[in-house]
Amino acid sequence: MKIRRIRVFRKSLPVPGGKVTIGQATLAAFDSTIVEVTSDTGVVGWGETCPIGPTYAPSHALGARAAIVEMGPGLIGAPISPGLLHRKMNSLLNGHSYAKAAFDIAAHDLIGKKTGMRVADLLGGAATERVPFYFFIGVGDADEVVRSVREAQAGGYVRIQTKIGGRPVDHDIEVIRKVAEVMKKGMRWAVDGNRSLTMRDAILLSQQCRDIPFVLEQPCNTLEEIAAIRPSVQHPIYIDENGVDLSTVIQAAVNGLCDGFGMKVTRIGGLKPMAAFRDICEARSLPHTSDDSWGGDITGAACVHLGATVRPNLFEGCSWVNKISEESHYDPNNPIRVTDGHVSLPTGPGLGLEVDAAVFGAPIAEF
Ligand code: 0XW
Ligand code: MG
Repeated sequence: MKIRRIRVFRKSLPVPGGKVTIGQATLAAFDSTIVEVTSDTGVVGWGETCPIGPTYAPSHALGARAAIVEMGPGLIGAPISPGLLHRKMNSLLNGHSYAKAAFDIAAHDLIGKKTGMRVADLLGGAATERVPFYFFIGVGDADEVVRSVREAQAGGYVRIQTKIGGRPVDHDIEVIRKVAEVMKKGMRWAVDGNRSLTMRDAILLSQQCRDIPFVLEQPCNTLEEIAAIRPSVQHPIYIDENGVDLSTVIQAAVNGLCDGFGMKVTRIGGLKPMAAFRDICEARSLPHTSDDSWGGDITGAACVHLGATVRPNLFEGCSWVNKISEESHYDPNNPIRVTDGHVSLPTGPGLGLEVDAAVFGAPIAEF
């Protein structure tokens, strides 16, 4: 199969509850880019990429669209086989994995629809039909974070992630201590700095909370800082934002820089590199998530299909939004929903979505 037509759409996704604070940025809405890829046999596949504002990572929405438009004309006639498609994309544009991910996801959806297979089965097989979703809570005061933790516990979630950073470290330590008082046994907890702590504050926070069991996720900005603080930190460290490609993942695993990863499907370039990442982690018994920065049903389905294939005792869950909004549903009949802290793996072929293109309005580009 070859690519016959590409249409590019844009969708604004408001944050449920009005706004969310991650690292140093407070955001009210996210700007998602969706690609519809049609094959020469008339089968359609969908992909999506939705950076979380312009400061969370080097990715941003206008960058995604510029990269997609740069590659679009050259992809007409390209083979819809993930390996060959990635090589073709790399011959058209250096880097910009988060934009290439949209085409990678669409190719997997399309191949699944053509063969009648679910994406999870194409990627190695589903170990579960009920994929855990972890609940993430933005930076906030102790009372509001504790309220959200109770909500997560009541909602059947098995893991939470609380955000820290962008304020005096004493404030973060106070919030962590309050959360620890209400934390239920058996619930897993990640404290995510989103790159925003100094090495000094990361060490202080970990040492002053040494009695509280949590994973410290991406506390500082660079891998070098993480390597430097590691001997002084009392908690397991997960790398998220610094895990930009397979080479970095291998480097981190070989050098023992971390105890696990938060990984984003789009950051690493889509489902094909994500499956390789999963296999590297399994070889080294490293737990990890199957996340994304933000997105709607297409992003969610991609995270869930890959997540279903992860060895269950290494899987830290999926998460791509704090709460799913109505605007993020692109399939009116079978949207991706969280029930009792889990997402049911879609049963239909490909991503298992029947996307209604009308929800996006007119395409912003077509090739
Ligand atoms: C929790 N997430 C997967 C969703 C947010 O966009 C941020 C992210 C993270 O771990 O940084
Ligand atoms: Mg993170």
